[in-house]
Amino acid sequence: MRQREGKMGVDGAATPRKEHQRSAAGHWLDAEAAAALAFPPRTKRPRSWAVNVVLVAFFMTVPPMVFLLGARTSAPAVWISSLRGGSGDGSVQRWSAGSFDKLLGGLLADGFDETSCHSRYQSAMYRHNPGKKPSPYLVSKLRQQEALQRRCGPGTVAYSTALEQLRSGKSDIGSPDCKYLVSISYSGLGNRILAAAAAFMYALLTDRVFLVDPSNEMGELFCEPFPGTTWLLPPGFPLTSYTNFSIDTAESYGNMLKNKVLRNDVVGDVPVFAYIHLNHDATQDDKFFYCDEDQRLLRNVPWLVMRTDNYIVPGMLLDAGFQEEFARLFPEPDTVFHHLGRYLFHPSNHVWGLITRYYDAYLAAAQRRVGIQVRVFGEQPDSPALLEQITKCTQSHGVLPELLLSGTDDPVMPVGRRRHSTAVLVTSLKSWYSEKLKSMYWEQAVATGEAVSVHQPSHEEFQQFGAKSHDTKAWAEIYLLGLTDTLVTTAWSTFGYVAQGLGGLRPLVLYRPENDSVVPDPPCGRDVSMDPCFHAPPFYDCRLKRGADTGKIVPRVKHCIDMSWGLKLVHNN
Ligand SMILES: Nc1nc2c(ncn2[C@@H]2O[C@H](COP(=O)(O)OP(=O)(O)O)[C@@H](O)[C@H]2O)c(=O)[nH]1
Ligand SMILES: [Mg+2]
Repeated sequence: MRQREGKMGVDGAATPRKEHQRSAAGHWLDAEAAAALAFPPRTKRPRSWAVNVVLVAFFMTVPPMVFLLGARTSAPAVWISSLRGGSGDGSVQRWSAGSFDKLLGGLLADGFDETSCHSRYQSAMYRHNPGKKPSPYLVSKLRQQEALQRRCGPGTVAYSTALEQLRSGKSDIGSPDCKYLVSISYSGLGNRILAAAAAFMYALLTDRVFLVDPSNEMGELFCEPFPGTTWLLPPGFPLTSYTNFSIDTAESYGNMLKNKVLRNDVVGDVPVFAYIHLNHDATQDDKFFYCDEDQRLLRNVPWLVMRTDNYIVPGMLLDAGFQEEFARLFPEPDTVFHHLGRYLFHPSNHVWGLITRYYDAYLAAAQRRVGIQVRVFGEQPDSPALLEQITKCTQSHGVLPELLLSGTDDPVMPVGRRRHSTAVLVTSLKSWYSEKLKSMYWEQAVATGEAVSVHQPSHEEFQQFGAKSHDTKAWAEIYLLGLTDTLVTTAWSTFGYVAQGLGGLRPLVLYRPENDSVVPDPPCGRDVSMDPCFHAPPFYDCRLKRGADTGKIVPRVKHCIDMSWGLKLVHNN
């Protein structure tokens, strides 16, 4: 069953909602962003919280990549006589199988069967930007987490005991060292990926076994991240209606606080499970999750089921109790999604085929790759203003060359010199923008004389829900954007956030126009960090127990450039 955007998604389960809503200004909003606009939340709690909402180059010659026979099953493929140089300085470096760090600095565990997931160990050789190195502490923490997943995960005695505990409703009979976090992520693919990564971060910080709800294609788009076990919640989970949990679920942490079923200020029995509702529509009661004293209570609950469509990591960092561990795990705080995303999300073999065939056919041979993500919605007419915003942004920042006046000839090239080539990867639901760009760079010469080719893998027209081929294309395109050298993204889009995080890129962000027919001035700006923006943060200071600007509490958590009330992790330096 598939549905189009604007209707309730099958993956939306019992949280009936429109994927896109119109803002007061009449813009089509992404769901989570629209929800963030709808603050303050519905309920008020005894702790007063007066919400203070903060309003709103590279010179490179790459001959065709040739795979050695048998490379798919054993040694990583080799770029034969690929030449690589720095920023146009002509220096070259020969690549060989040994020069790829297939484990990404120890982020990935060795020893997986390579045939079941080609992308896991091949991805490094497609990345010109090798990315950041994980801290030794993060590497050891990931190995510990893998051991925990094997010891307590599905199929183990500990898992059966924990399920029994859940069925019985008694919180004291399970194995004390096996606590669980079931992550339900839904909505667009970008949201799902960010939400699952954030939930995993929480599992790492709280030593919980991390299991994901396999619906919404979560079981099909990605390989297993943990060796020797599964991250997918098996069928037969005792909380049979867990996929329908919503803001109204009585066992949600927020509702249990509100209804005084739970109290975070007294020591008492804890329930065997709690539902953590951190959707775009979460109330302040739900968002007490981000407070220290609430975490002390939740620490003892054996089973947590979390639903979110948001990148909640910056919210977790507001909790003083997590800050020390966080700093050890991520000395570079803006690399959380960069590392956890590359650790968790390996495209399945089918998607990897889409990615590598496209990359090898259209992007590999160019000396420079530019990604432009144009997030539009099905109902939106093709917009000359948005096209102008893209050209102004890319040309003023030197991402794409300026066009010469029509009728002007190409600059004279020295005999025997080939043109410098730039391949532009455009991703969009619509083809109009890339067709216009392609025509421009064919019909008009550019002062630099470089050859600009424009490519767009698909144009699906409408966002769809529950459609596998749609999701596989979306995942391939997000990943391809992350393989470019320079990235331009659209404000508010989780699709772009995932690409920038995986690629380790600080993109130029196309600002959201006040009015669809007016080009914002400036048209875009450089993002302050590669980490995604949390669209629906709390506006509450847990220590002072009152409303606060949460962009001013912790030095490493600041507001986003594309959404003024959103929060993101930044590197102070
Ligand atoms: N293939 C493809 N699908 C897209 C594109 N833009 C939007 N979509 C679809 O629309 C969804 C948008 O949701 P999401 O990924 O959460 O990004 P966001 O809504 O912009 O935050 C994607 O997951 C795709 O299903 C695109 O450029 N290419
Ligand atoms: Mg979305």
